[in-house]
Amino acid sequence: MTNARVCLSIAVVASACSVAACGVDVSETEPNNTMQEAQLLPPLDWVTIYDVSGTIGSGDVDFFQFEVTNTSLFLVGSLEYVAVDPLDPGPYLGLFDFGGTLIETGVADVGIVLSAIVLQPGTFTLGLTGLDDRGFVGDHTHQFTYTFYLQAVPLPAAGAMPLLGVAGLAGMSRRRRAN
Ligand SMILES: [Ca+2]
Repeated sequence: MTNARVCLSIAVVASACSVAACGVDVSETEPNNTMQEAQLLPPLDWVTIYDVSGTIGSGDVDFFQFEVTNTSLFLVGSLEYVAVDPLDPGPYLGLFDFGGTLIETGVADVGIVLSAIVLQPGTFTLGLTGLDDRGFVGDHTHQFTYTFYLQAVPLPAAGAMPLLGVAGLAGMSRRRRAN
């Protein structure tokens, strides 16, 4: 199922790029070390792709916050890094819902590294830290530069939905309880 999900996601990305201008460069800006001081990105619609680049030092965590404006498939891809120590395992990525709950994670790879179905527009936060820091609190000694892209695309046809993760549903259930 994992392979099917990745292949489908890549197809969706290619389709989105063919109909719109892609690739707005975003450079990480400190301080962005906690969810509360996350770097704010422009809203994510179905058009723009953000190409994010930054640097992680020992104990550092980078958070990016953005609004997903439509019911979407949210994707992060091409998470690549250059480490000070060649043996450094590199970055650990997490997507948090508006309530701060971790709903999906990813590690460095050339394809789609994180995906989530967003059933209701809202605010999300993406955290990036060293692989040892599973709590996104800076408990690591990794040092590297990184790049990745993030985008939101229309949901695939209903028949393809079971192939995808449903992490976004976690955000939905919390929102309903809050209302
Ligand atoms: Ca930081």
